[in-house]
Amino acid sequence: MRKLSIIGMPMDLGQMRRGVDMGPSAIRYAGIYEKLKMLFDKIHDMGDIQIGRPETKVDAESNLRNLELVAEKSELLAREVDKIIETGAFPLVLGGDHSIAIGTLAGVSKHYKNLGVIWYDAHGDLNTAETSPSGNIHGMPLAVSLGLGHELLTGIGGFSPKVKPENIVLIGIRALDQGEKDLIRKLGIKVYTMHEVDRLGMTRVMEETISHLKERTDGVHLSLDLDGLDPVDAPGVGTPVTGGISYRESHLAMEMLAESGIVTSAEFVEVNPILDEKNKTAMAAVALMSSLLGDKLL
Ligand code: 6HN
Ligand code: MN
Ligand code: MN
Ligand code: MN
Repeated sequence: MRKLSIIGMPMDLGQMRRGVDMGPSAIRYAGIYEKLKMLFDKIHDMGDIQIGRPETKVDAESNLRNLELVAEKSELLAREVDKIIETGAFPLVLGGDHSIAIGTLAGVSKHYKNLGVIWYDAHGDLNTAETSPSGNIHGMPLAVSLGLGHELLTGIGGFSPKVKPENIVLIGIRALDQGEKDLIRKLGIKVYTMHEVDRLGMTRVMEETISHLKERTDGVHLSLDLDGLDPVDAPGVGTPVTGGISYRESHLAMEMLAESGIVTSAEFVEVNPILDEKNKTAMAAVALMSSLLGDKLL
């Protein structure tokens, strides 16, 4: 029996633009339930993790924005995601800014020896407190999952690291800070920047990604930041970068992942309905999820 569990993480504490906490609602309004229900025998919307309206606070020592709150809420998400996997359902997490991936990956990773991660994003999200230009934790979740960063974050779920550098593939990258570039080189992380996407085409990028991960992993998490798409197709994001992946290319990427059968969990993040045009970005997210989870054009 094929089961899906949806969980919302309305957290905007990893950055400064308000509105991304409404991402889960916007995605639900875009018809997620109706779209996905025909693809599963059972689908359960677990609602949202309670974030409340905490006051923003910068950690004096590390300069990280909302460090303790992000850590505390991520722990809650990690526990829920862990439980979903234990029920045998596919976990689909709705963000929220990308800092939520810290919790998602903590919950997912304990179920795999060699978890693969596809990071579909304009950004690398590989900063630490030392390299971050902003102090925003949404620019750090992939580093945290590699075991790099503040121990309040790397220690979530009680173990670290959550993922090995050779099991990560980044796609759509076009805005890296210097420290992120250095880290990518140092660890030899596989990256398809927009340069490779344009040169090779999305078909080859996905063929290579899938065969690389198939060989070495026992599960694959897709972390899809809507700002990986071009702002023309996904305007409702807090940190848009021009020259991104088109909706069509993204759709193809999701279909190829569906066909491969490698993806075992997913999250869609950074949907900000306040910055959006008539919920276009949330609708794109829903269309991409449904292709990822097996909907076919014909
Ligand atoms: N995201 N690299 C920039 C920073 O502040 O660290 C931008 C991060 C954006 C993060 O979009 O998930
Ligand atoms: Mn467990
Ligand atoms: Mn991101
Ligand atoms: Mn991004």
